[in-house]
Amino acid sequence: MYEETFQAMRQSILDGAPEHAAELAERALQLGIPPLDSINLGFVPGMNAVGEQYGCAQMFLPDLMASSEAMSAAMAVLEPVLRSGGGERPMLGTVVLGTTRGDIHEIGKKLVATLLSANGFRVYDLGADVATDTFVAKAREVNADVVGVSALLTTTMAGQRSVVEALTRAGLRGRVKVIIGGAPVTRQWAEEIGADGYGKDAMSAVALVRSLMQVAEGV
Ligand code: B1M
Repeated sequence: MYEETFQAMRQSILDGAPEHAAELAERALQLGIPPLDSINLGFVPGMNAVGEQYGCAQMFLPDLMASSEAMSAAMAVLEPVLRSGGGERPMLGTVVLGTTRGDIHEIGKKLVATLLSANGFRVYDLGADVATDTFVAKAREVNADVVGVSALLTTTMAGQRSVVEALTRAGLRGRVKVIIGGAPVTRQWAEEIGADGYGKDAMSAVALVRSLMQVAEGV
């Protein structure tokens, strides 16, 4: 029904046009399109197309940066609306999130943070390029139930293993679950490094955290 709008959203990301992306996000809210649909059916497919074109040298780094600015501009409009879904609900648990050391990708991880907040979790988002020790220190400080580590580069996935190992060394692994995610991450990798689970996308990350924390259905 809103295919034209979603198509324009995809194109605004490919064009690297932040103002247009933000306008489209605003317009979609006015039309009553759920923010998650705008993200998943409009802007994220645009970002994926950018990634493919960059991967086969049809786009270059400045284009990639312009596109990610457009994505951030759209998210700045949609995120507050998504987050307000969290409203008055009691907190279901505490999650510490970040992107691993050496990796500055954080659009997807921010989306995971936003949806976890909207679903009733207290989220401490450490940002990107986060040192292993910082994950451990924050988990201890806030008594985290779950630590989530994102990685978008094959070279930085090793940082996810480091976080699992460091939490074990710190004696926290008994009570802190670890989830991982990011485009190159697989279930097999999660098993190999001893993480408790892997989220393919932001919605499945929420479902995973709920199931690890044994949150009853309907809560
Ligand atoms: Co980069 N980049 N990038 N980049 N970039 C990729 C990842 C790449 C696949 C592009 C390509 O070559 N086709 C490639 C990685 C190759 C590889 O290692 N496999 C790549 C490269 C090479 C690089 C640089 C090295 C380029 C260079 O400098 N030559 C450089 C790295 C710098 C660094 O980190 N040290 C770089 C830089 C950048 C920008 C800064 C320009 C920008 C990031 C801006 C920012 O985040 N603030 C950028 C972008 C935008 C991308 C692509 C195009 C899009 C990433 C994105 O935001 N996707 C990306 C190609 C691609 O992935 N298609 C690419 C949208 C987002 C919603 O999806 O992040 O996958 P995603 O998150 C999803 C799921 O993965 C999951 O849920 C999210 C929502 O559904 N998820 C989790 C994510 N984290 C999770 C955590 C969880 C659970 C689920 O639990 C904890």
